[in-house]
Amino acid sequence: MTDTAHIGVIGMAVMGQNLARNIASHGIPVAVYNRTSARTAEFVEAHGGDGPIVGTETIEELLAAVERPRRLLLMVKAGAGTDAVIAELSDRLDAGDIIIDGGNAHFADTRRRERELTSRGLRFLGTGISGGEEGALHGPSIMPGGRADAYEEVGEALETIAAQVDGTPCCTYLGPDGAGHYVKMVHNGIEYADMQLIAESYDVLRHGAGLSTDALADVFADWNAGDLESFLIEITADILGTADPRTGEPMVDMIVDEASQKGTGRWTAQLALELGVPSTAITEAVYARVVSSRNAQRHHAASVLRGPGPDGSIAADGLVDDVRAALYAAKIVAYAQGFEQLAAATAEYDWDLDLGSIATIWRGGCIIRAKFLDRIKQAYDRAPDLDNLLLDDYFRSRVAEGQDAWRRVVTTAVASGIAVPALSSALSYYDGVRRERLPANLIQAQRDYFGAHTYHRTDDAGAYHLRWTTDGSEESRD
Ligand code: NBP
Repeated sequence: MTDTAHIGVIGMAVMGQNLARNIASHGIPVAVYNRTSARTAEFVEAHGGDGPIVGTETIEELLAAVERPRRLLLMVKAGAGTDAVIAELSDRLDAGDIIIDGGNAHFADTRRRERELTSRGLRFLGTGISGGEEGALHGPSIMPGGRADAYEEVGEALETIAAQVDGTPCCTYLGPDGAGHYVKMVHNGIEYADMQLIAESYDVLRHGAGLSTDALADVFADWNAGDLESFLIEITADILGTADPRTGEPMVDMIVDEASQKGTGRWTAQLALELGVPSTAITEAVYARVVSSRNAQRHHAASVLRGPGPDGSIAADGLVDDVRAALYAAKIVAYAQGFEQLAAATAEYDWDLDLGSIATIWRGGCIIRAKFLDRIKQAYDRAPDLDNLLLDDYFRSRVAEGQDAWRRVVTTAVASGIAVPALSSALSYYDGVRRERLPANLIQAQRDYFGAHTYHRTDDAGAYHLRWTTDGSEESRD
């Protein structure tokens, strides 16, 4: 079969297989290739009859099977694996052919690859794909960035295979070079914060107030029927209601409390620091996973570092409603920070990201899909240049309503020795951004005292230095 496939998929591990099945299920002819050809053969054996799927054994066969300009979707290991495949392809492709990297690439790698491939006459689309195996098969959230003229050639297929919410595909062209992978990375960062806030809420109610996992399963199911409705709350209810098939104990109690990570949360936090954006909830969520992973150290410390006495125990009365309100308010902060980071990135890299569209394509197919994202879209429709989501009328009033409960949850957790880094840092961020005057005046005074770094006055323009330790006089340093 020559020239018959609309698109080729390279990399037949779980993501590539499921995306190829998804593409074929829409009647779009797809050619598939994997370095280890036995995997391709197994895949074609199992699914070749499901739709227009062509198995190929060599890169040459794959390139012959795909119509021009070739559209090639890479689903291989991010990093060196992706570079190796691109190097193998780029010598064999024709001008105008399109490589779509659907892996979890760092956006700086995507920028580099886009530059290199453009200089060779090829077109590159760095494309974030969220939703794991299930999303890949049934409709992921797709975040494409790179050459706009390349998107015109592949957009229809990508929008067809993406999740659809209210008739709108969870896929849209986002911007040049690394924009797609940056948006995907912040998506993953927000996912870290969302999961950490849920875990802290569970901790306060389970280990602070002593609710059973069965009772908590009902609490989360109830929350999922309201404003907190989301994939993560839904699966949390399901997880908490699941018994261990071996012992009959709650499954969650049988799972070691060490959270792993693949790095996208850490990248988001690192890049937030570089941009000077306070993405504190995401960063705390990354740190919390690091603390959890030091299991041996924690076990030792638990026996030597004392916590609060019995007065620190938590009364369950009213706490469930308080935690729901705290979780919602803190979630608003986490998303506000993530979107602030995207706004800073678009300014830094000249991407022209449309923040409302990003909220729209996260509504389905991905891990952070939630009713809540409609609210974010509406906020950007009302004010496309919104500085901070917290300043939108809806979010402002919801945080204002929830804040007393949020403060009670954080103070209760602190008093009872339950770590709530994301809930409390999100609250500190809220209190920081809403304060007209912060204690940074003292920091500036200290910097001027020890390093003559100067300060600005509240009552006059210009930069000044005070001779703190000599005659106490002030000099202008403009
Ligand atoms: P993996 O990330 O485990 O990668 C395995 C695939 O990469 C195999 O097909 C393997 O071929 C191929 N590969 C490697 Br490794 N090095 C190669 C090389 N030098 N040349 C050619 N092929 C090479 O697969 P995955 O879990 O399906 O994920 C694919 C991409 O999608 C990754 O970038 C991942 O980060 C991203 N992603 C994954 C998920 C998820 O839920 N798993 C979600 C979203 C995005 P072989 O069979 O010959 O070894």
